[in-house]
Amino acid sequence: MVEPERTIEFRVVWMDDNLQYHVNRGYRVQYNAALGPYKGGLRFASNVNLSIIKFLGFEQTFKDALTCLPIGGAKGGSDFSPIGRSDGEVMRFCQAFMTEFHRHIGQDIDCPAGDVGVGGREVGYLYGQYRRIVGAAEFGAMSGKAVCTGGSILRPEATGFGAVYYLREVLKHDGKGIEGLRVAMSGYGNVGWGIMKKIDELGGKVTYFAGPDGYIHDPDGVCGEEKLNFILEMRAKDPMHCKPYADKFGVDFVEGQKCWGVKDVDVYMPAATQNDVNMEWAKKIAESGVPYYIEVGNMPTTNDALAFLMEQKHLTVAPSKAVNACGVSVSELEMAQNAQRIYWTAEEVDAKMEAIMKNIYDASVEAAERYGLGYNLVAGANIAGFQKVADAMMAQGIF
Ligand code: 2IT
Repeated sequence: MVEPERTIEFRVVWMDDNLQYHVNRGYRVQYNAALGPYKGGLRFASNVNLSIIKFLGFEQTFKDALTCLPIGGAKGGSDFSPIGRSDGEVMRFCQAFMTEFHRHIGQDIDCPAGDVGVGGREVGYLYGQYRRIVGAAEFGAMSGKAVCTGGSILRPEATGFGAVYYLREVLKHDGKGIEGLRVAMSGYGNVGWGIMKKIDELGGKVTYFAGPDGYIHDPDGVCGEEKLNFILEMRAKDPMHCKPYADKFGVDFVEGQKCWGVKDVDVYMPAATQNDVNMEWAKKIAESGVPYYIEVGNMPTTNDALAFLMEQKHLTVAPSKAVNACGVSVSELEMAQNAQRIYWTAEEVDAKMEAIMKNIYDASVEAAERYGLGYNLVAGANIAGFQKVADAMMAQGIF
């Protein structure tokens, strides 16, 4: 199970706006298809390498199993970064990437989607090139598409909304709710933005959020259309700086720091990238006395920091592979709609999202209890995911 079924590495050659050629590297680790077609995102970022794609693919396998939907696990991407690139450059890169990549995917084989650096625009260019090459509107070969090209309504919001649905179950366990809750988070990308929107809708407040340049403290919370829309604009203009939010709304900005350790919140939600919280930050988190640490981004905690946080008696820790699983779940709902050639309504998709996240939480709690580990959401998610993959592998015979 720790050995990927297949690892693909390929050359991507493309031309920038000055007619200069660039050579990047493309990756796809098709980890495990025992439960269904390989499924998982593509990440475009300058630090992408095979090691990162491999651990993300391994995590994805158990995450996808946890959803109880028929999908296997994979991850891919490139060391190309869309940051600072023109639309034309991003399009040419995506087309060059797919010119090689198309032979490895398909609606019953492998269905990639977005991740860091791959949003609706990139998926559009990638899917467009796939469709031209195969000569068929095979919608189910990629998810995260725009609704006008076979995408699912609510896919962009799904990961963030789902994380809040999961958090709601965690709070319910302790007789609490979202109303009046204060949240500190990192990241305000697609996922972080969805969390801000849903927390606001349900009567809580995101009072701290961090970006690459430092963190914002907005005691009134990131609430209402004006602030939420401003974040979208700010991100589109320059994804590396969140300080413009402080300038615009007259709130504090602390340069070069993370907000882990602030005391006047109820929940921490790291929703950026891997290894955001190391041992140094974990100690601050433990000292703060804040009772909930809900991972959102893929593996945002280093191994030693996660073990340390799980030892803290006052702290409930929830793992990213469960908390962020709604994104890939709605990707699978997109595949299901594509296969039926229909579109579901927002209400239909949202109801399924809530049910899937409740089921993931319940299955994790049950699995940890069954193995005598008490209320342990991290071990529970690992066990429940592992069990499904293992059972399917054994049922299909060892080879
Ligand atoms: O980490 C993830 O689950 C994703 N990037 C989404 C994958 C997907 O296939 O929607």
